[in-house]
Amino acid sequence: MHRFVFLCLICLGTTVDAYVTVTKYTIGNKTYYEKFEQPWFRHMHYDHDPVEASEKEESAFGKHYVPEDDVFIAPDWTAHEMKYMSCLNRTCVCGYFKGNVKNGECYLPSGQLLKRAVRRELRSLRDEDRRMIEDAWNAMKKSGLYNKIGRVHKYSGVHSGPAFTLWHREFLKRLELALRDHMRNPDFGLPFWDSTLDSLLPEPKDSIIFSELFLGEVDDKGMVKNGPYHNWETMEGRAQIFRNFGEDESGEMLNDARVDWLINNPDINMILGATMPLTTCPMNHTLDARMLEFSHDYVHFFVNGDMSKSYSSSNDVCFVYHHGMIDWIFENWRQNMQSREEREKDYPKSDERCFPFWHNGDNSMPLLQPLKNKDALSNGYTDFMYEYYPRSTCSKEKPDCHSPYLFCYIPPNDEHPPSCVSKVRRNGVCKGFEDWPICYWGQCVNGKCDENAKPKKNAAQFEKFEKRIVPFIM
Ligand SMILES: *[C@@H]1O[C@H](CO)[C@@H](O)[C@H](O)[C@H]1NC(C)=O
Ligand SMILES: *[C@@H]1O[C@H](CO)[C@@H](O)[C@H](O)[C@H]1NC(C)=O
Ligand SMILES: *[C@@H]1O[C@H](CO)[C@@H](O)[C@H](O)[C@H]1NC(C)=O
Ligand SMILES: [Cu+2]
Repeated sequence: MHRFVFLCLICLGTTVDAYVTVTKYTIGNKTYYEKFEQPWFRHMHYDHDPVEASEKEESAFGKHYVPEDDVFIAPDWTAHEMKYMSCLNRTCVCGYFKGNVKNGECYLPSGQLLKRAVRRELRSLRDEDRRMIEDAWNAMKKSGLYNKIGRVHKYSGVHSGPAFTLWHREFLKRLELALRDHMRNPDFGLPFWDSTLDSLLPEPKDSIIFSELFLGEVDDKGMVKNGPYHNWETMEGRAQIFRNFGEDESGEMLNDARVDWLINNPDINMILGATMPLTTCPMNHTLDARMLEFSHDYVHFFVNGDMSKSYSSSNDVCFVYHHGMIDWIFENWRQNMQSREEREKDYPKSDERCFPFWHNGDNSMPLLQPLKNKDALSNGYTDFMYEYYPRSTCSKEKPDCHSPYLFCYIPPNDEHPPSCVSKVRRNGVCKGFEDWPICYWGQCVNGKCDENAKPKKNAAQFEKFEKRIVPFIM
């Protein structure tokens, strides 16, 4: 018997947003097709398997992989950083910004009040604000601070279990403090990349996010050749960031269906549960492919190159932006599904048969001491340190995504609610969206964004919405 699986995105009259998996069976001389339609994935991801106890040492369960020829540079924090980086409120962190505490508030040397940093999606920042943030990253890259903090992830990033989301939450919070310290206006926090905005595109790699305006384009070897992070030398000494789209076919963006499934999920294990438990683990959850960490993995695999390995992913600023979105999902799940008390208390049970001790709630976070894993459940993160700006949404009545880089897509036949979708870069594939303002430059002609094509006559109706971006209001 012959069996193979292929994916059909646009077939037999289905639209781009129906994810249909077609399995072809050849039995004797006859062929049978089994069709399975689901909203979760573009590529079928089957449930994952626990790790054989005998493979414990070789798996990510037992070891943090770094290449053998790696030249170790200690990712130590300075005494100054040690003093402030673990802070979970603004009076504690005030000294890092050389501010003064008065009446329980932190005043910066400029006289400005230190507030919570606002994290916005990259495409909903005004250009001038995004440039200020890019300049701060580049200053940090030049001084070595970006790579130094990147090494903290390279040598100790925690994955595959309950501490994954929490370790990365604390890591991002520290990186954000450093970023804010490099900006004129520290009200801005880490931007994030909401890849659900790219999930409906026929070719997500052609999104405006991978243009010179945002994360940059790659040359034919996958080296980032333009944009704000061009010529970013990696921690390993390569001259450019490497992205290898298409290398791993299990790679894909997040999408609304899975994000909604996660943030409304009553099972804490889907958010914090072990993704690589040992076979000896008395499992209380299935290794559902939609789990937060797996969902996060597929985006790493999609971008690939530096993003494909935990030791190299922090080379690409895309890693930081993607993890911002993962933290957004985590926070939204906390807000939707937990009381304030539960947020600071609930944590999967420590069990040596399941995951290594460094995932236990009371274990200290590698290279993020003195915090313990459970400390990152604190409400302090979003009470005092940062908040998320609301996501771009749109409706039939208000088909406006408040960004020149997004458009409001209203699916025919009301298949799903209208949603904001990213525009596509020049020469990018726009097939299936010919009637929408999908091309940032030019028009969608013969399935491609043609920079020189003249606007079609129906384009005028979008003009009034798409040219404007909401100013930064605090
Ligand atoms: C399958 O097809 C071949 C070639 O057409 C034929 O010789 C054979 O008898 C067929 N077998 C069956 C089970 O129909
Ligand atoms: C702020 O954090 C410091 C250090 O963790 C702590 O001692 C202090 O009580 C906190 N202040 C508030 C208002 O939570
Ligand atoms: C599953 O539940 C049992 C009983 O409460 C517990 O002993 C075990 O540690 C749990 N396993 C996981 C992975 O949480
Ligand atoms: Cu990581």
